Amino acid sequence: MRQDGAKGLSAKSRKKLNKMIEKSLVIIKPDGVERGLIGEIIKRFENAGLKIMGMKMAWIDKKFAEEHYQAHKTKPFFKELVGFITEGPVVAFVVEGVHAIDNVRRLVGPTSPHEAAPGTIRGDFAHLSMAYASKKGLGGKNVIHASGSKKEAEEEIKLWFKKEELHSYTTVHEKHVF
Ligand code: RTP
Ligand code: MG
Repeated sequence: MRQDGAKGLSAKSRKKLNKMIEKSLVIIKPDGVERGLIGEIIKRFENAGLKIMGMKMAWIDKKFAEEHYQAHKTKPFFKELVGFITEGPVVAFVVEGVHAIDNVRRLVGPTSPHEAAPGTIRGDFAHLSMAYASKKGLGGKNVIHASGSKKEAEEEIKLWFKKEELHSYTTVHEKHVF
């Protein structure tokens, strides 16, 4: 565990505290990359004090996309979703921080951009609804992906990154943010 403030804690309390530090997988989808939003999006996570542990640009194939979105295999939008996520390169990165999974989803906003509040990534950079995307066969272009749960985060990080591609270091934020 980090931080001088945690010095006097028992092993049990320390373990509990450590559990609150999570990792989440974020992907800037092909629409976000093609629209030149990579820097804008990364900035938001840095601003919030989340630590970027690893990052890559990749143009994934159908098989990899189907594995990443396997939970949606039976959904009516699955084929369009796979088509969308493989239509261009994506930027994937792992962030770490306090309750990172929920915090990242909070910064990203709800799935359907038309429900996403201004200030969120989907709310600021998109506006279509999933209903419209479905009717038009668009594959739900909503700029960004973020892990939805601890289990999803663990599986996704394992799929996208080798252990040696994730780096442990101390950010200046750790003094003030976590
Ligand atoms: P993501 O996994 O990409 O972070 O998105 P999410 O958790 O907010 O939403 P999820 O339910 O996991 O859906 C995965 C992605 O599928 C597309 N989608 N299309 N046409 C549709 O009705 C529809 N619904 C979902 C979106 O790209 C969504 O992000
Ligand atoms: Mg999801």
